[in-house]
Amino acid sequence: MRLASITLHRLRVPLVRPFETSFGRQTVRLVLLVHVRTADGGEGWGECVAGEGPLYSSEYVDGCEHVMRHYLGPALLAAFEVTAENLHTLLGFVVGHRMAKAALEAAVLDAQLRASATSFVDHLGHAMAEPGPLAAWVDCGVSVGISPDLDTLLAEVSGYVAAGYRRIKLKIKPGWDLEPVAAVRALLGSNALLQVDANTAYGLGDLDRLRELDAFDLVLIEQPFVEEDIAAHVLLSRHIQTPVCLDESIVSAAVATDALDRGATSVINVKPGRVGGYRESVLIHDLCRAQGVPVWCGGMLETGIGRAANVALAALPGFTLPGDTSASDRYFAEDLVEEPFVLGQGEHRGQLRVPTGPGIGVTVREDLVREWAVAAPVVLRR
Ligand code: NPQ
Ligand code: MG
Repeated sequence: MRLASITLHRLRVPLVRPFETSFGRQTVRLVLLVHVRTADGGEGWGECVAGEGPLYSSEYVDGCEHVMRHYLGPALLAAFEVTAENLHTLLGFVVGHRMAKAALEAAVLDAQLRASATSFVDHLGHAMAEPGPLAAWVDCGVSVGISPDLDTLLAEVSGYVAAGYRRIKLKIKPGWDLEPVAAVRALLGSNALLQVDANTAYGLGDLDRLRELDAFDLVLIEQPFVEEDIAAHVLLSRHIQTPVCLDESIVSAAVATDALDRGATSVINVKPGRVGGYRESVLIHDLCRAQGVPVWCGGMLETGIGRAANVALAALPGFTLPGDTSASDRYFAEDLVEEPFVLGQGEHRGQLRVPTGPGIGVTVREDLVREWAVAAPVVLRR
């Protein structure tokens, strides 16, 4: 394909409830969308997962927009042939900026797949190293923010259990860990899947406190230490029974290989934005699957645009744990797509259906893209 234009849209989408993590409290999602048009009249959409500020990672919306405008966008617009397969080569001259690259990759891939009437899930299935079954429905978990008190937390968790979620993840930090985990384990009973995510809030002085989490039979503990400190996660993995899972640290397939070889992690959270795209995500899936290491699909408060692509990724056979691929109404009263994600019922209770239409398989509500805009669209042309 040849690209004719890349348009960046910046929107503010209100959250149904505040979402608090060890790094901050969000009440609204600032969303950066990428819309590409091809020379032959096709189009595609991608969602950038960066936050408003550099709090979860060093990337943030202004930085992503800047690098897309001045470096990544011009490189794609100047190329004679842009495909989801060669995009990482075209953008390889820029160091890092994975969330920006991933959003461009997603938009290009959506356009390419719409043009060939291929779904995201079928494309990702063909991109896998070893063939395997693709799920039509994926198991969903939900990420529960830090609450003002235990009663509020238990009420929120009860609502998600009633909705059918198959796994609960609690956000933890020093001072909000053993007590909320004990209370939620008591509420859920011993069979329910429960895990925790610290978003780097702990240090090596907390090893013994973290070991006390072993009493609650957790699926995993996600990213207790700072992202660069693989060695600290090796120490914790040797110190506790609960499986350690890396999120922020895993920025590429190469880092995933190293972290697994060193025994820092025994499960991996795959987020396409964090690793630079869907191609890299499939590589991580493949290397984990070859070693029998479970992976699951993380979430970044995506609208239906990013969510659709993530649900397709979660359909690959190595995604054996429920993801943070929650229903649209976990975060938003109204979604940006005509087909909001709704949890299934009956045998599909707690699951989302994998889209099968061309590209991401959902239709963007351009009325809402205009209505929720907080800046004029930025249009880049060749
Ligand atoms: C995680 N997600 O697994 C992230 C953290 C997270 C669903 O827990 C704006 C930008 C808001 C990035 C909130 C979940 C965010 C964000 C949470 C990332 O660690
Ligand atoms: Mg996480």
